[in-house]
Amino acid sequence: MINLILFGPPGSGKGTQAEKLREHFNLLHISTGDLLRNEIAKGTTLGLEAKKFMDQGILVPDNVVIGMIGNTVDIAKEQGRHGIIFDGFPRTTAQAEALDTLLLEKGTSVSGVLSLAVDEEELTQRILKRGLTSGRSDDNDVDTIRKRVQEYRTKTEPVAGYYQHQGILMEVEGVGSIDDIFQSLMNAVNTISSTHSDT
Ligand code: B4P
Repeated sequence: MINLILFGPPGSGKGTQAEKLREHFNLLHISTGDLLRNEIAKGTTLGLEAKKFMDQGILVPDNVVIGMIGNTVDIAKEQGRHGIIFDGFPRTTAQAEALDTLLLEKGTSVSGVLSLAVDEEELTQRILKRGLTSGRSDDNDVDTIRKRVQEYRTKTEPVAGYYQHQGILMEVEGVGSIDDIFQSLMNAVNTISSTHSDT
């Protein structure tokens, strides 16, 4: 399997690029943001709990998010995928450790972490633009967007160090056309798959 993590601040294009990588490499796309929004839409207890955090731009507690990804390897295998692309997960070191444990139990591992670099001004503009049509309550308010970026800087950015230590972090320029960024990501994935993929 080739298991990739798309890493980067809110609005850096993780969802956009994950969808393209999913299609090109036949991967299972796991977006914890989408999974949470799906729970909210269905009005489940988990969704109602998660909404309180998401509306404030705060990360949802680790145990909630980790609980949602337990069966991803089995689903990927059942669907005949070549691996998994994790989008917006892990966002804390505890989540990264839980993912390593989960993948190890299933006889696989993280192949590579693709980190999208985008400056703060560009992030805010992209999210506000999406907020005009997305209907997402966390996309409309500048203070909530700032909070999301702050959460990223304090809780998520350190996760890059966790993967750098493992030698599997690759930084990719995240400003430019969607197609050019996709090409850079594909080059990174091809490098990764020639060195790190397992069965
Ligand atoms: P997410 O759903 O992951 O939202 P995101 O970080 O805003 O999205 P992304 O980076 O994917 O941006 P996109 O491609 O859409 O998280 C939302 C919330 O859920 C979090 O704040 C948190 O509360 C909770 N959550 C999710 N996962 C969690 C976890 N693991 N632990 C705890 N809490 C969790 O791109 C943004 C916009 O830019 C789009 O409109 C896109 O069209 C545009 N864009 C993309 N690429 C572009 C480019 N190259 N140029 C110009 N615009 C571009």
